[in-house]
Amino acid sequence: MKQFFRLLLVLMAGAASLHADDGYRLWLRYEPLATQAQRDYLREQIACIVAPGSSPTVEKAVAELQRGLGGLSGQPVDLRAAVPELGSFLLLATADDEALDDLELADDLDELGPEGYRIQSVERDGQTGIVIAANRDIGLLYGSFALLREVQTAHSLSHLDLASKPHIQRRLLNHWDNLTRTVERGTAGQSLWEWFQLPDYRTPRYEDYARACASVGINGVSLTNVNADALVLTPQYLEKVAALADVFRPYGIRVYLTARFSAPMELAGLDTADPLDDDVRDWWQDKVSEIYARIPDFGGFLVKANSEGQPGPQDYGRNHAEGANMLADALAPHDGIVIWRAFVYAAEEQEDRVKQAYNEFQPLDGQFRDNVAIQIKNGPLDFMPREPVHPLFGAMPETNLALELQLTQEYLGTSVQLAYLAPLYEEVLDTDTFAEGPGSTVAKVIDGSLTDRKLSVISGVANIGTDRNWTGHPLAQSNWYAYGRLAWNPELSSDQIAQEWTRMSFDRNPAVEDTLVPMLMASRETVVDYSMPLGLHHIMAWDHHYGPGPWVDQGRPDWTATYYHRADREGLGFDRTSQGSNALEQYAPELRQRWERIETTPLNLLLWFHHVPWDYRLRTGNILWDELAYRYQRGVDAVREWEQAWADLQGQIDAQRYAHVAALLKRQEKDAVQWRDAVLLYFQQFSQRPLPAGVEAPAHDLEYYQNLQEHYVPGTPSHQ
Ligand code: GCV
Repeated sequence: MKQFFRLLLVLMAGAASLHADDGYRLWLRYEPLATQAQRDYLREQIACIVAPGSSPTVEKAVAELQRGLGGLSGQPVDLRAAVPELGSFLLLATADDEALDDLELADDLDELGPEGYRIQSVERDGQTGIVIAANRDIGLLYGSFALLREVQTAHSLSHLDLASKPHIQRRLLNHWDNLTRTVERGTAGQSLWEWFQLPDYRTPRYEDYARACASVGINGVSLTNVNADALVLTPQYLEKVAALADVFRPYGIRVYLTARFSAPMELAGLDTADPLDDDVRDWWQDKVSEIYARIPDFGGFLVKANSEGQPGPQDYGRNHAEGANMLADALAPHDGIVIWRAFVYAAEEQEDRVKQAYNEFQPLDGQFRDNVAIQIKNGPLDFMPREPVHPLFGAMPETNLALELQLTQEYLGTSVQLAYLAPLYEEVLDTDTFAEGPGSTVAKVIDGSLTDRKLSVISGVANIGTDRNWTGHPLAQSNWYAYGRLAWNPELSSDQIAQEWTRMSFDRNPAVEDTLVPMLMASRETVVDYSMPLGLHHIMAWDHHYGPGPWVDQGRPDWTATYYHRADREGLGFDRTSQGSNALEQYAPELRQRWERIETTPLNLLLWFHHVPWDYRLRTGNILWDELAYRYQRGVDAVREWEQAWADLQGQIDAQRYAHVAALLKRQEKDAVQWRDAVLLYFQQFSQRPLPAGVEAPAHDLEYYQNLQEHYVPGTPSHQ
């Protein structure tokens, strides 16, 4: 069977388009299939498109199909008013369209919900056809992208029978974009939103962004930085926001805004933003009504409150529930929601930073309104290359819990380094919290099924900017793609998604697939190896977060590296067991038991939970110090292997993307070497042990690495 698909893939390999390619088209390239026979086959399967509906969304679906099928088959595809007497057809129809009447669909459509679709091969009066059926027009658009994906990934079009609906209702990108167009932690150019030009000029890029999002099922976009600017809530800016919402609407995408908690004071001169104050409540109610008058499908507010200097309800002695509920009450009549972030911690707090969010939020379980979701980062610290799952997942059964993932690679090498993040997302989604017994995965917590919650939300912090290829690193487009696919269906595998994305982005070239998919799949673990292996965390450089900084020990303690790695003459790592900070107490007994002892803790979380002696012999047979050194070396070796593998693809990939990635891999090797040498030299001061055989000696001394300075790293707030 595998052989058969392989053969099909080879046969359907795209006509190698080796001219320069700037990556703008993302995975929606639609280059012609490789041979005339394949193009003819596609034409035979779909000779024309029939779409009885005429909404803006249906128009977008038809336009995409014409663009896609036309491109892939090399010939324009007609749009017809009715199913033709002769020739195969592609019919797009919602449940109430008469065109479905004499066709037998496998099941009725009720199961598909508002956004799902069914794609099925059918026969009518001896004619063969394909039907995309849905309850709503947006399902037809999602189904159209799914059908195109089938062709782009070289799947057969005969006997089609696919049905799909999203597991999570609200699937958002969170842009940390400032109104100045800088992007916090964004490393792919400026913000896409041209605020000064809006609402009058709308760059075509907005629509291409919306197409890409819809193609993977993303249905919400929070436009502005969570470190919020109240200006976006003024009439002048709401008019601009409305213009963007108008572009996104046909693609099923709602806009959300970040609400600065002190906005009533800043914009209306109120002397308080106390959520229980009547004037404050009235102000928000009026503001929300004003927003809905302009944007009837406005999604709601995303709020960062009482965190890293942002204002919030605690400034008035109120708690997070009181703050969130005040906004929720204003939004509820309009079907809007509040996404309230749980990323809170305080410099003055003596408690282990990773325990603080749980301590604040868990006691509030059951106190939030039904239209509030608490948005929790995947781990309890801050998007590290690896963290254990956040203990709040599973600990608030009476509350809607949303998952926040990061696409932008703040701690994984920005858009300079290759890190395909779907394996990280998958690891988080599949983690068992044991909250309601075995099988209580994070995926089930956030899709609401575990404790029957009615609102489900997932967010990804965008890695998108004005760079021509959108994401800076040409291969980082895969993270946008993968996030959307997993948000739609958290049960997909990262491997399958990598394969899909590679086929779509490199025109079904099997040589590229054979090389690139394993590279993508290994990349996140490789970054872990050469930067923060064995559960190390937060040992990056100060402020801009690029490169190593295990020596950082000045400034706010919980922003230093020494707070986290705790290296001393005895060993390395943060003791979070009952003997230490006892962060373990926040997890279910099954996880606690697993992580309480060094012997049973997975090596990839070892130093997160334990302070381990340098000469402690691990189950690999190596003592800690040697294992640490081997992992750093392994990371460097992997990057070198990719460079070689990528070089073998020269001539198989267009020159522009080939050269860009080749240069970035070279830089990644340099960076990996720097991480290895700097960190090992630094920890060697404590371990007092030689590097084991097979680990390369550093080219410089520790002082050299400590003196290296990166200036103006893109996305760094203090440089913006
Ligand atoms: C938007 C980290 C980042 C900040 C970011 C913050 C957050 O601290 O370094 O830039 O601010 O997370 O998620 O709110």
